[in-house]
Amino acid sequence: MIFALATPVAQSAIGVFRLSGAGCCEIFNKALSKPVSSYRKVLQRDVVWQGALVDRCSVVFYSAPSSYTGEDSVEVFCHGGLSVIKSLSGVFLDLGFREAEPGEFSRIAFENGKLSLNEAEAVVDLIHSEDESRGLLSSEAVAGKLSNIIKTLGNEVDSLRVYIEGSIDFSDEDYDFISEGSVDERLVEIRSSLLDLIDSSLISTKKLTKNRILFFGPPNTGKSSLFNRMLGFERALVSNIPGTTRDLIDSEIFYNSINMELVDSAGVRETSDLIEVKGVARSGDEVHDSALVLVVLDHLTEGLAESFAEILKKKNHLFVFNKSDEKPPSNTYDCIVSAKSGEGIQELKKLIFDCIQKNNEGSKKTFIIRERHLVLFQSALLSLDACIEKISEERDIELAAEDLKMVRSVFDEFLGVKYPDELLGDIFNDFCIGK
Ligand SMILES: Nc1nc2c(ncn2[C@@H]2O[C@H](COP(=O)(O)OP(=O)(O)OP(=O)(O)O)[C@@H](O)[C@H]2O)c(=O)[nH]1
Ligand SMILES: [Mg+2]
Repeated sequence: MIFALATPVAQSAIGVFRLSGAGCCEIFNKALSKPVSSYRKVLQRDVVWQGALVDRCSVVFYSAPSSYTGEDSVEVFCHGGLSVIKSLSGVFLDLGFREAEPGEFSRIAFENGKLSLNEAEAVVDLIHSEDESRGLLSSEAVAGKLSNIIKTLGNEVDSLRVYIEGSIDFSDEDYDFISEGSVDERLVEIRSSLLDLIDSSLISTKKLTKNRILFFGPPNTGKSSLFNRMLGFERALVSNIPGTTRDLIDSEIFYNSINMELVDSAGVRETSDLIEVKGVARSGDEVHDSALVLVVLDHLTEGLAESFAEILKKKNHLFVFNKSDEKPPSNTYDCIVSAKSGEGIQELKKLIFDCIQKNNEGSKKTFIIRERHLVLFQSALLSLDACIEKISEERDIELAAEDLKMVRSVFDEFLGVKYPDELLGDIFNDFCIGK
């Protein structure tokens, strides 16, 4: 039997404990003013231990297998004071509960078939997601939509393999299993469903799950000044000496419920100063990792617009003309601002917001998946392609059946039906305690 505080260890209005393990309800009843005999009902009870009142709590009992973990479980809602949390933990230990490891509840849920492996991973992404839209994407996956698609595709793969193996086992009979089963068309359909799935998924690598906005451009154009202006405080150093910013500086802002990470970078120019070269090179990488690049120019650097357009090519970018208080621009820009006077800053924020919004909508993502899932899907695609080729050329049919076995086993690995031990460790270690 295990227990954990599911809410953060901090003073708050309420704290929630979770208990799980066979018989945990009966054991916990020993500490209640009046035993609980019904399940899935919120009941108020006093927790009394060694003759003293510990706290008046709300408790919910769950009986196996109808609980998050699939075992007997209890949720205890107590007052959020640190002393209450400490005393209750003491009661659980006295009753014979052990403190849970991070992710242990979800691991038990997975082992009891309550969650597939990718659903458990989506739980982590949901807990860690910082803005609303990404949270929704992970919850789609938590709800099992993604697993259901893969399960359906897996069943389809199995049924096609039956036809292929039939054609091997009964090759001397006058019956064309492959064409009767429309094997080739159905393989192509599976392939395109898998491609659609990849297209509608966002990879949850850390950098991409944030909307990174990079301030980019030649030295001294006011990138840091603009960055500070958008944040509303002096985060980056500003000076009239070109090359002031040497390294990346980032900071987050919320604008209309979207979380944006602003990144100030070193000015781009040819230089023999080693430290600066490094900074500049890193901002090159940053271009790649950013959702949007703001090219900041001023009246002295307007001539560089074309080279920047060349560097950024297909990258989502906006041209911003700064220092409008000194001189108006001679070309057209997406936005004209002055970091000094504040002119155009609201318009710039709105423009960035619209761009990010369009980005996120345009990509029409349905799920967040992990790098691990993408690798698995890609290897399933390779095996499918190999199989399609053999079937269409009517050769190596035995090997075509093996290809489909591969696809099936990749799907199983995705769902966690078949998994290496260390993978489980990696995944569940990412959880917080109590989940
Ligand atoms: N007049 C005017 N001066 C500005 C404006 N924005 C920045 N400056 C000045 O331009 C100089 C360079 O500003 P920074 O913000 O350090 O420029 P940077 O692009 O970050 O420069 P590096 O980090 O060296 O690449 C400073 O002297 C700022 O005061 C503006 O809107 N108007
Ligand atoms: Mg700077």
